[in-house]
Amino acid sequence: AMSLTSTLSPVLSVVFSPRVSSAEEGTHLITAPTHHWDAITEMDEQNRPIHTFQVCNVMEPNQNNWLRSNWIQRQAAQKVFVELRFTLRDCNSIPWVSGTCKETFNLFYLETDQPHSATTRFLPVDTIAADESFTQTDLGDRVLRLNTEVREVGPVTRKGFYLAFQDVGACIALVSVKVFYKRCPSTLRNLAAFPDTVPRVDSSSLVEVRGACVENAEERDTPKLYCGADGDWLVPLGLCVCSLGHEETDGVCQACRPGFYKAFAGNTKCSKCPPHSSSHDQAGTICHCDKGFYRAAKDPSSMACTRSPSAPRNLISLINETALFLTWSAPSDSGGRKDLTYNVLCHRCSGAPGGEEDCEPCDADLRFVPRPLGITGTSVAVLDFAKHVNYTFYVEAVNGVSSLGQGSRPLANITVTTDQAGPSLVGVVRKDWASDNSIALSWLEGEQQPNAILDYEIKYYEKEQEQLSYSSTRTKTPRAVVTGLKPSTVYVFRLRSRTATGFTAYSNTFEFSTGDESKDVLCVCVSACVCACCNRCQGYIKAKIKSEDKRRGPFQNVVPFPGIKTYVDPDTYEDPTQAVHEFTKQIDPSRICIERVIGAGEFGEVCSGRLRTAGQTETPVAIKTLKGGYMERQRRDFLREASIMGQFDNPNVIRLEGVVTKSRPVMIVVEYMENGSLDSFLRKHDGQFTVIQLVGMLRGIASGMTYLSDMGYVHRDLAARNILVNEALVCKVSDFGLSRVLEDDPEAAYTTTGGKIPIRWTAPEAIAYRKFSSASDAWSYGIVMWEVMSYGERPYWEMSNQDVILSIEEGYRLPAPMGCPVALHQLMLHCWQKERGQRPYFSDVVSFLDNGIRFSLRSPVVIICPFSKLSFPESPEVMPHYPLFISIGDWLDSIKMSQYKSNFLAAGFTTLDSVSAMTLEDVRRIGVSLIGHQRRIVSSIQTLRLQLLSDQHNGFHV
Ligand code: ACK
Repeated sequence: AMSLTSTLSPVLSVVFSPRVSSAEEGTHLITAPTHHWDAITEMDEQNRPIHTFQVCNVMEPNQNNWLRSNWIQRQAAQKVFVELRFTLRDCNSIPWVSGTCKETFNLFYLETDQPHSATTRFLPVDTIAADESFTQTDLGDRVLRLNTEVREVGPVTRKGFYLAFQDVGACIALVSVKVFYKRCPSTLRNLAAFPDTVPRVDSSSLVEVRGACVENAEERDTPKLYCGADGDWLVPLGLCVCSLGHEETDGVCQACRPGFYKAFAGNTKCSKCPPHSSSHDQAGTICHCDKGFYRAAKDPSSMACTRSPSAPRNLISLINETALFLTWSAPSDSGGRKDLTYNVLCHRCSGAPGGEEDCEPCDADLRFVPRPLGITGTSVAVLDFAKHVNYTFYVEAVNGVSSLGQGSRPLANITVTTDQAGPSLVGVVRKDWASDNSIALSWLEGEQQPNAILDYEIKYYEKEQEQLSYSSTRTKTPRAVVTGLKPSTVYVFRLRSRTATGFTAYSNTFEFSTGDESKDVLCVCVSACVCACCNRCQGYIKAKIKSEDKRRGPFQNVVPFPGIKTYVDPDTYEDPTQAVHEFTKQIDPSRICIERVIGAGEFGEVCSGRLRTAGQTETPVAIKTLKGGYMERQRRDFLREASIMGQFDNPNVIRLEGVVTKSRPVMIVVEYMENGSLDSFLRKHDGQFTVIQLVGMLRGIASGMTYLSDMGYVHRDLAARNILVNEALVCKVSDFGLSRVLEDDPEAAYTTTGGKIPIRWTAPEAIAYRKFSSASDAWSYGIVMWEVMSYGERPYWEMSNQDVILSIEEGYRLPAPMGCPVALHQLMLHCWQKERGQRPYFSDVVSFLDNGIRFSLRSPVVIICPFSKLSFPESPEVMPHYPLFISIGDWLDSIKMSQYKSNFLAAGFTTLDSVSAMTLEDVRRIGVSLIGHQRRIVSSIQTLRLQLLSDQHNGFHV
């Protein structure tokens, strides 16, 4: 009941208290004059002594009785509080005292630096009156009540002070006097310790106190508290956090237990050691990797320890005369990491057969594509190797911790003897048909010395059985029917050929299944097309074959006017048959063997087959047929393409072998392109080519177009669907049948001016007023570039033709496809210049792409960068500038991805600037899960980025 404030407030002096032991009693208060204030001891109910000072001279006037404390040291106090407990008798309760009896007394103080006896110059603090004097009890007695009064004294500044009580004629019993000051007690807050602090005298200002971090903690933000006038801590700021190896428990920082660690200072708990690591001591800041496991420099401490991978598996080689391919599969143990790459090392060994082999590292001029070290895929091409040498290739799998391990690294190795270099079989094995128990295969030999091949060996096994057992068969011809197979089962095939020098390496694997295709391929062969000579079809020959036109030899040059480089429009011939006669050669249908229907053309089926040439060798060919019941006009239009094609002779333009017009069906025979049309080929192999391979295809198309434009031929329907691809990935321009411009192109749409035009591929001036030229072909070429780099994506996606025309008019251009080097997209934009005079010539495109390829091959590690170092023949100033979209919404609308607007906004991508920094990972993370949509968005982001950049740089060289 005695304390007024916090019990922690320091008591300067219990000047006087009823409970103070008698030894201390009286030393604190000195009476003056001594006989007027009496020290009286009474007993309370529990028979404990109560010490009081009393004065009660109420009968006599002019009282002036002083009671003074001893000297009280000030200590840290600035403002002192005095708590008085006393009783004061009500004058009315005492008879005969009116006039002389008082009901107050006065409190004084005096500051001094040392104790002395002077009692003068006391300063008044206050006059104290009783709040309560008597209370009536139930029995009607009047009980004297204890008063408690607290007074502030100060500010005090000297070393000590005295208190004094002046009685002027009251009846007082002073029961206790406590002298104290207030302070903010030492405390722990936010892992910082704050010392005892005395508040300011001025009650409106606070004392700022800095805390000190507790043991094993460190400052995050300077910890502070403010001490208020009443001794309360206010406004906690800043904090300390437990240091590494420690975590907070009950306001202190305790060491992490063994098996746990904490790598960073912070408010987190200790974490359990990640897999393959441990901490043996207390306060672990990191867990050490178990034996044989490692952490790469950049691995976070939270990551499991990892180890180097095991050796690559299934290393095989495949060799032709110019290239040697090594392929392998990933190791069975990646070591627990994702940063797997491969290094290919090589030794060349030459030595007398049977003798000691003499091995040394391979020559520096052996080229590895893409590179010898740090290969991310699982294959490499080796070029420029010497003949008649044993090369031993070692393939090692490495990951981020391979360099940390000790001991030898596991390698896969293979020895290749380059004597065996034989024809390439890559990518050419086809399944011709399959029944429940058989699969018919055919393939093409490489161009080189087909006669040198003695026979082929086909090795095959059930895919499910994983090479537990395999069978093999041999054939002298490049086709075979593999029999005795299980129905509806996938088989893996590999081929190799044998020449006088031995076997080639095996080809890549090919997987085909039994019983999943119609067995009537042979019937298709007969019913759809003519079947002239091949053995399989012989029984079905029905065609009425007339003899070859004797006027033209079978090997007459297909270019009718050697040396004259101008294309002649067959429509300028009054008699179109004359143009056919002029520009094509007749083929004797007996030399044609039709094997399969491969597609449908505008005029009839397109078949594949073989053309027997002079030396009884067979050339694979594609045969376009004109279906029966045609009109004369159809026949003319059909043959028109041959008259055009027959004028061309270029490796990147489809070659006309000849025509059959003297018998039925009328046929156009052209070179066979194993991989069919470019658009579907790319869609089938989405993402499987390197940039260099794609650029190689584009280079071929540009080269073919250079030839055609030099000839004065305007294609008008250049599009990936009209490019054909052969087994060596050579692209050739095809589809020249365009008198009634584009009528047979399903993409062509009628324009307002009545023509039929493939809007998405066509330059604006050609759409608007049929201004077709090599410059409009250049525009189309840009679209083909875009198709190629996006693996056959539809230009402008699902936008309507009308929207395409409008957006082009407004300056919108297709964004860079995902993964497309900036410079290639710049080239596309160059082709899509509104002003046709500013578009590049095809010859410029070829040299631009050549430079890119050359540069990449010289430093094969860099595939993308070199392009950006090239520039266009025209100065950067003429580079077009395309408007940026204004909002995320506009942008997404423009790429028809509006449905993801909320995903972008919810993830905080609210500005185009922030979007331009997004990665594919980000796009996935915000919830775009369809791969096509991811691709579309990322392509467009790349363009945004480019545009933002070129905004900054104001030019092409970004
Ligand atoms: O994409 P594809 O397989 O390639 O389907 C079409 C189909 O015929 C109708 O045009 C294919 N095709 C056309 N010409 C040739 C050719 N010279 N070699 C191989 N396939 C061809 C085309």
